[in-house]
Amino acid sequence: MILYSSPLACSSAAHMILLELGIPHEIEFVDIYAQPHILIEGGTPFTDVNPKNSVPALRLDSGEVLTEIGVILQYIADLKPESGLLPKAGSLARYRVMEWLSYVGSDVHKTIGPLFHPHMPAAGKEIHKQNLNRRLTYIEQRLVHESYLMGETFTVADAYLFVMIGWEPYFKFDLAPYPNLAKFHKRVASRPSFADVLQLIDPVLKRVNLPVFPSATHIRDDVVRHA
Ligand SMILES: N[C@@H](CCC(=O)N[C@@H](CS)C(=O)NCC(=O)O)C(=O)O
Repeated sequence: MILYSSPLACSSAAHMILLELGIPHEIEFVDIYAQPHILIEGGTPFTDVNPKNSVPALRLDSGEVLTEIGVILQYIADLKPESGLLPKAGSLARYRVMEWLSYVGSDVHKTIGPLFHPHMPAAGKEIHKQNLNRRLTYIEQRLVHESYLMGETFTVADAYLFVMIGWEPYFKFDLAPYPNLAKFHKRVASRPSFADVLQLIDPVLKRVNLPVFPSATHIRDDVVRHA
């Protein structure tokens, strides 16, 4: 299977899970900072792969292409159910993970982009800021007594949240008011799969001239346009 991913994007969560599970795969990196978005190797327009023009996309061995991060993460984890990264389909715990995937996707991920859009007026920014704060505070409280969103077990939803809050250095919002989220970030960052992702994306980041993830302190304006 082929994962179409962009180095700083939410698709990094799917990349991490593929590595966690040792599932054979190829990665095709997509430059989502180029207009139109293109495959870094060869320059093919990305819409040829995913007409939605967003990463991730997962090409299955059958040739079919699956999209949407919350679905792709589940598809990958279901290939190795024994890993425990995702509870069994049909169990309440599975719906709880889906609940988190949905919350991180619609309420966290999609609040970040508008908040830091260079052309967003101050009043609009303030509304998004308050929304993001409310959502991160909710997650912060969840993490007071627990290491991960589902308790003491790392799941695919944690990988997604991890990548979202890893954007903090680029978007210059402060994780200091959320000490448990900051600890959560550190905890997930210590997983070998993240070190592997960093190593694999490093040459690609240099090629598209982006700062090294996730410890950079500066930001390119165009990064925010694609969150
Ligand atoms: N609905 C999609 C959205 C994914 C998404 O927002 N991807 C961003 C990167 S994190 C992207 O590809 N942006 C490029 C663009 O929209 O032009 C999903 O959940 O997978």
